[in-house]
Amino acid sequence: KQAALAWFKDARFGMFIHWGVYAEAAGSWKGTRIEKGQGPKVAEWLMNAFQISRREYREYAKGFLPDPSFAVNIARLAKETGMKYVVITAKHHDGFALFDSNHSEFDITDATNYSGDLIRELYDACRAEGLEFGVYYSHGNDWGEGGDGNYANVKARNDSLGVPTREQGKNLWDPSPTDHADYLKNKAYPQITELIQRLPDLRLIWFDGEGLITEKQAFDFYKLVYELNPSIIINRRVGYDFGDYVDAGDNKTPGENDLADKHFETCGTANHSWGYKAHDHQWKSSNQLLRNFVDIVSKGGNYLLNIGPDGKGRVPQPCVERFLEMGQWVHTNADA
Ligand code: JFZ
Repeated sequence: KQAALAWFKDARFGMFIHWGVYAEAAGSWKGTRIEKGQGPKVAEWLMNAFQISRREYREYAKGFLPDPSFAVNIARLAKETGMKYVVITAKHHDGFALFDSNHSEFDITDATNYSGDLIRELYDACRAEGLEFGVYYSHGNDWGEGGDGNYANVKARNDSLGVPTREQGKNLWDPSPTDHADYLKNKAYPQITELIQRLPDLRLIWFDGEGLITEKQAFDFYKLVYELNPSIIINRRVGYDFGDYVDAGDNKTPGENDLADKHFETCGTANHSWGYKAHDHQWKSSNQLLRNFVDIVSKGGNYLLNIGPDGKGRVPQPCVERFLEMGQWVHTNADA
């Protein structure tokens, strides 16, 4: 763990990747932009925004067919930008796994016509470039199989304990009938296990969606990862301040000395949405992105800067241009 944390402290710059079935929809559903839906207006919340049923979303997933060149292209872009690690959404809130999972049919191999394992392919491409590899995993929220049908019970129990229950991010429009604890047992813990067992150099797991997670369940995630591979570091959002490093909130930089003695990372977007949104043109300038980078690094943290590839896995051109401009500066001024 110590060696991994030392690496992390030194890494400074990473690439975050939000990618999944929603990328194909590009931030709109049946002609309506996500701005007209409910919830956060980010493209990866598509299913939630338009209250798409689990059956219809699965039907839509069949059309997700990335170009196999995505892995090599993205690993090269990360390298050219001067990044040292890559963190991709292995499973976001929609429940879709970008890897070939034995614990859910809702994955790239069983639910689409793509024949490979996207996580494996990107892992191999990143390792070939000398980049460290991490996965984002939405453990708390799973709109496909997360057992949100039991939300009322969980909330009643939490209320009686004085523990808050976050409704945001729960599938209350078409909840799966299972129990949330069963989902953890049958899908989330097993999927984390298979990712760790299949990817021997996996360096980081970025948990998200604390929602219904109890303190014991959060600790169980931490413990599971530690027991399988203690060289994997874990972010705070695993829940209840377990985790090896903190964050300063999305797109936020901490104050001068707030996190000086801690390991921290700030994740941020280059435009507005994390997932690909065709009509999101709010690109920050390369100057602004570089200033964020220097600001975060000067306070001892890492900048995890996001890309949202489209349904084929192509990175939007304005994003590529900014990243390459940043890379020129980073390679000249900040390379260790
Ligand atoms: C979460 C996700 O819901 C979102 O889709 C994206 O993956 C993002 C990186 O993480 O959203 C959050 C979670 C926590 C905070 C902000 C956005 N936060 O604590 O500031």
